Amino acid sequence: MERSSILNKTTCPYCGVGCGIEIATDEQGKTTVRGDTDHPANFGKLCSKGSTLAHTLVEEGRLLHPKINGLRASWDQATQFIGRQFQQILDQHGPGSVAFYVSGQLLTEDYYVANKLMKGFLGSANIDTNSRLCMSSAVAAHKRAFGEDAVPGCYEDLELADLMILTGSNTAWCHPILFQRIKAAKEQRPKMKVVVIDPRKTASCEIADLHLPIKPGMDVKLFNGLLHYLAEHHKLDTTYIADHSDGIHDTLTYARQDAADLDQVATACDLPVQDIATFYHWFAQHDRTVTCFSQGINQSSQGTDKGNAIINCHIATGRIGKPGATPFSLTGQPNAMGGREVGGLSNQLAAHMEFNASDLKRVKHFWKAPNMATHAGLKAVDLFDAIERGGVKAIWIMGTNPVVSLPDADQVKRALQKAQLVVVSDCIEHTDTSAFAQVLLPAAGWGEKDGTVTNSERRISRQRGVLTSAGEARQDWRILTDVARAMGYSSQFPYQTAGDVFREHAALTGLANNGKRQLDISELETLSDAEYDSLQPIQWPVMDDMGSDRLYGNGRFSTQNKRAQLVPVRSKPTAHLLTQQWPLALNTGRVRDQWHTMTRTALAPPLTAHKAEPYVELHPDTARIYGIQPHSFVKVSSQWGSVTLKADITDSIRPGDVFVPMHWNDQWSRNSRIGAVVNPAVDAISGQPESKHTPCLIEPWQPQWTGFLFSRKNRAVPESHYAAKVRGEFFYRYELAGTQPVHNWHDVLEQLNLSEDNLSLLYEDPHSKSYRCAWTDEAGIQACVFIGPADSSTIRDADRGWLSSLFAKAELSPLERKALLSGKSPAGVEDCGRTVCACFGVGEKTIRKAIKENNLTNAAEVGQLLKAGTNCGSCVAEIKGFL
Ligand SMILES: Nc1nc2c(c(=O)[nH]1)N[C@H]1C(S)=C(S)[C@@H](COP(=O)(O)OP(=O)(O)OC[C@H]3O[C@@H](n4cnc5c(=O)[nH]c(N)nc54)[C@H](O)[C@@H]3O)O[C@H]1N2
Ligand SMILES: Nc1nc2c(c(=O)[nH]1)N[C@H]1C(S)=C(S)[C@@H](COP(=O)(O)OP(=O)(O)OC[C@H]3O[C@@H](n4cnc5c(=O)[nH]c(N)nc54)[C@H](O)[C@@H]3O)O[C@H]1N2
Ligand code: SF4
Ligand SMILES: [Mo]
Repeated sequence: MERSSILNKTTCPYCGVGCGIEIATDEQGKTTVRGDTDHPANFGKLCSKGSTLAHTLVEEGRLLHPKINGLRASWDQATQFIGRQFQQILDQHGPGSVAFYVSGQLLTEDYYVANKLMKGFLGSANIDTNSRLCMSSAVAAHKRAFGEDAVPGCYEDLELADLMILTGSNTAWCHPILFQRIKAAKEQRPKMKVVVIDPRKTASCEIADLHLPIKPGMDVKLFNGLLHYLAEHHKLDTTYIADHSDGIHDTLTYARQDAADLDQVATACDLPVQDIATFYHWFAQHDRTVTCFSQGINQSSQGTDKGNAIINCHIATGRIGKPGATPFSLTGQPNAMGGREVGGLSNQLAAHMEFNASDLKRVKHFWKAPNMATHAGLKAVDLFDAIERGGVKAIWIMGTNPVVSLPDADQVKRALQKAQLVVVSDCIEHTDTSAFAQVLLPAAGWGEKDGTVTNSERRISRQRGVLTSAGEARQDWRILTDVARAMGYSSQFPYQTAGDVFREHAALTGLANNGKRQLDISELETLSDAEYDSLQPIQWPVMDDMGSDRLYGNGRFSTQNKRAQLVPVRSKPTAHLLTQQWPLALNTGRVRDQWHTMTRTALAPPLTAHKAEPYVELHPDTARIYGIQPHSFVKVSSQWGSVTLKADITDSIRPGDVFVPMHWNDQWSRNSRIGAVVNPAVDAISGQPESKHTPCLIEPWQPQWTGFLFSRKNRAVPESHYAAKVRGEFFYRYELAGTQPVHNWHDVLEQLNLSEDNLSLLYEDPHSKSYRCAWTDEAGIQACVFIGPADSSTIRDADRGWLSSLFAKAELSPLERKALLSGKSPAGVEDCGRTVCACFGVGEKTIRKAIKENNLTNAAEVGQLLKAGTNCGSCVAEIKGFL
């Protein structure tokens, strides 16, 4: 790839690290990506997801045209239809009857137009975002402590810290490039200490000097205990407290009442006293402390208090906005921060302004808005409740997949069934949510759209539209602008380009600001189109053409009296307690190589191999008590719903807890959408759901048959009780299990939507209840299916890797044909096992074998021999596990 111009530079659409990327397309039209060496987030590095982005730039599955009631429509028809429907519902039922549900994956420009249309023109603040499920507790904690939703630190602080605390964050998998930066800093300065606070022993523990496997939900207790300890040991910065903060007396009183006794803290958190003492001692010792927190903190019925319990310790030690010293909320989505800037949450107005009389008046005037919303709108969980109850009648969902990602996700289905109007804008045609849409709008995707995103360190970077949009897909800001115009607001929505929207947003951040709000990028309101196109990554606030790396270092905050607020907090139990009926704690979260509801990452073969099927992590003791065998099927249920998954028995999880990834859904599996099991309890202040704790039960699930299907052709996921679809480079694989008895293959095949016509190979044994067949033609193997009883070792041990490799061949050798239905490669072809290193496609068996045969003793040696772990590094923890 030639070194590309600035216009080929863009930003990764996955996590909030916000890595810079260069896109290039060669003469054959093949697109490649690589890290942008000039971008200050990643300096050229990319993780497994970022470096495989080109695999996701395919037309497969894309929504190409607008549709109304399933029929193709023109953009004009769709726009007019939506405008008319929204107006009718507004006229009949008032502003409270309409809503938008948007996403931290929209660009700031998209978000700005959506927020303006809803809050200024449709007259309601019923626009909420999936950031409600993600960042809203951190937002609320920031506002309480600093008077504004602002992250004080920058990425450099992660490298400068002497004590790095990662709490409720699996940084190694979810913010991999930041993790690599921390790891490299620790390698350079081995005295840097890392503490991981997480009920699970995650991949992030690879660099931990101390891991605290805290009892779920107990973080407030742990940090209150820390604050009390610091006070007792005279480690508070009393000058800083006196000069720059309010609330020390009550905050310390609460902390003492909640967590004065170390033994009691240890019991409540279920941690060894000595480990807590070490953690407190290290915190007391190191001025340069950074505390990174993410969903283990935010996704809690006490998420806001957890955030403040952490921030309290930083304020009370004066460790804010200084080099190597800051609390650090890691944002999840690429533009979770940008969405907050424009007011994507229903309880914010815009540009960090609030629903008070003066802000409302100002923004109304600035927007020339005829129908300003007067008060905050519904938060996500309440919004979908209101849809089901009939109060909200029209909903437009953009860039998010709530039937998968909201808690009590079957309730979301009921709500969408009930709604009078459901509009869905997405890049993908078939999602669990789009199934409920009356109007479907094709959105331009990553690489096709233009705008900006803001990462975790407040850095605004450009996403650039380098590629042509698929079909008739359009950018979200443009779709919204057209609807606004159709509703009669042409003069207030005059935008021709994303740059037009950006300039207006920038201007609004400066409105009556005068240093009151840190979010001020008004200097950028005069950017020309060319300057906007070549905008370099820059951190807000922007002052004298310069970005700002740190905030509040001078001890002056965004509150009215400019003082930080210590917030008295008390630990509380989780919203739902474990009971005899629901005795286990369900924790949910992410895996390294999948992104959310899999609409993109599941298309990239290098990413699908790491964790191919939906699974539940459980401790060996838990497995024993509930009679669960390794790799067997497990039914996980709660009072809200149930799923069927495969058991992953591991001592990296606490006995009594279970962990399920959030990703799998009806497009890639059956009966494994964990959102249906997750409880809908929310934090009372932020409205963020408690996705990390649901009382549940597990039971073995016994199928009548198990099997798998390989197919060159893409097929719908079969209707069997259990199914998981995996995309390979030349094939799709479906792991299957069903409930009907197997004496009749034909019933099973019918359920799998397969016909026995044109079979090339068949093996059938009624006695062992085994059925295997394959279809081949002059273009090689087309499909094969293996079915056997639940305990079939042929099904279990069949070499999927070898079978996959046959699809790469134009024809099968006689030997391969002969071996095919045995599921075992003929001698000489190696089974590499499950892919561990996604970057170089190195399998578990290959790594284990190399370690054994060459007596390798560390990950670097494995890397030297096999390359595994030498690119993005996120599999190194796993490789160490094998060593
Ligand atoms: N690979 C990948 N990366 C991603 C994403 C993805 O989908 N895939 N999504 C992005 C998004 S939007 C987000 S929000 C981030 C999320 O990033 P993270 O928050 O790091 O990810 P999670 O896996 O949701 O949860 C983090 C950890 O919290 C722990 N936890 C659970 N309960 C508690 C508790 O009570 N206390 C503490 N201290 N810890 C607890 C869990 O065991 C889990 O390991 O990731 C971003 N990056
Ligand atoms: N159980 C459980 N549930 C969770 C979580 C958890 O930890 N546990 N985490 C929560 C968190 S932190 C988050 S952030 C959410 C994420 O959950 P979702 O937002 O539901 O997940 P995504 O799969 O990212 O959905 C994005 C959708 O937008 C589409 N899309 C992508 N780009 C664009 C675009 O530019 N325009 C438009 N219009 N569409 C686009 C994609 O195809 C996809 O369908 O899940 C939450 N739900
Ligand atoms: S760390 Fe995040 S932003 Fe960077 S390449 Fe990976 S997914 Fe993309
Ligand atoms: Mo998120």
